[in-house]
Amino acid sequence: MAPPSTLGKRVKGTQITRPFIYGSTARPFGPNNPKPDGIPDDHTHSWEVFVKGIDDTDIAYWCRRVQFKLHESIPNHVRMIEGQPGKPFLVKETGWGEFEIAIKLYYATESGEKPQTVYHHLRLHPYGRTEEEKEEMRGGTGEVRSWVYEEQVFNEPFESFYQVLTSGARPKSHPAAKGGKGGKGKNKPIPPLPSKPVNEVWERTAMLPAQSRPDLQFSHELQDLEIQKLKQAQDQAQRMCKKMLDGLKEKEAMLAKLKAENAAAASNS
Ligand code: SLL
Repeated sequence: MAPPSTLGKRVKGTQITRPFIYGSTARPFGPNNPKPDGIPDDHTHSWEVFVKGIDDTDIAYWCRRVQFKLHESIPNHVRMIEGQPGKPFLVKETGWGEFEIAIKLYYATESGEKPQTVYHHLRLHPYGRTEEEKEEMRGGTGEVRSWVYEEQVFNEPFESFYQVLTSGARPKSHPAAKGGKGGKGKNKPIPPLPSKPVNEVWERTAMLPAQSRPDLQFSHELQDLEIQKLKQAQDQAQRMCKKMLDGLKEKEAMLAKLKAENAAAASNS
């Protein structure tokens, strides 16, 4: 990391957020997923662990590389993956057991940020809070996904990093977004950012798609559903509180009445 003095000034009072996804996808070996030659007999699944942008947009402009620390039983268990524009940070493996993977993100040099680690439990078997949720996962292809939505917050970024973060927003389908040099249509003007959620996620933005798709559940639609669930839970908690408070008031009134009766009985005797 460059010493802070070379990084210039920070942009005060500013936060830049970048959503990303990390997690794993596992598939049991079987007719739909034949075991390749040379894989040990006791391996039951193929799996991958990854860090990537929403809708596979590029994150390599802020995340320089990712270290995945796998279980020590796996040969060469510390894997360093260097960022390539537009490509996910990905490790593919086969195995038999679940374990915790330490995922260490290294940021762009000009960010001056120290690396940060997130932990991910590799899931090979269907999981959920209820049997129903597990059963739902067992359906379909037998693929077990454990994906986490996360937001990277850059607080008061250095000026040059701020420039990197905030320049170059463009639709994924725009020729300038496809990399390469002097490609056809590269100089095509970039339209203004959409003012409300759309289904196409733009490069170099914090956008989420308007609607969920089978291959991408994280969206404004899901966010709204979560907000609704929270609101319902809050309403229910408030109703329960009110009910308890009403019950308490009733009991207090009863107590006061009994005390008064008791005092009256005592003074009469
Ligand atoms: C368990 N605590 O007992 C865990 C450990 C280890 C998984 C799981 C080895 C793969 C290989 C493998 O799958 N290890 O030999 O390459 O469930």
